[in-house]
Amino acid sequence: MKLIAFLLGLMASLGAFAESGSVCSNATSVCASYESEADFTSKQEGRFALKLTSHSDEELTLVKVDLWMQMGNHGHGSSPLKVVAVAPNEYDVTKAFFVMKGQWQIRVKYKQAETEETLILPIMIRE
Ligand SMILES: [Cu+2]
Repeated sequence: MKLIAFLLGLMASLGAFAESGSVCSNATSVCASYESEADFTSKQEGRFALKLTSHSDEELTLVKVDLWMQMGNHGHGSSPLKVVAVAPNEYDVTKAFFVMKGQWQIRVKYKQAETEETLILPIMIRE
């Protein structure tokens, strides 16, 4: 029992999230980040927390978030994500189907004041 408690503590200290990443805008102070408790795979539904942050007081609007895979000069998306706001600028995203292995993107389109921009979070699907 002590060993199990020790191992659980160790796992917690290593970070609870199997997948995470962030990207910041060059044009504004806005950053987008995601965290997932499970690895993303091509075989099952993915779920992640999406957060937008900003140094400015200006209100942020999440315009659209989707999955995209660029393949050469072409590309394809996936089925629509389910996006539920859980707090200001914080979203629970489900129905994330990365339907094949390879390099994917979470595309996050936001609006702040006059600026509308898409931030791209790269996701590598390995299995
Ligand atoms: Cu593809």
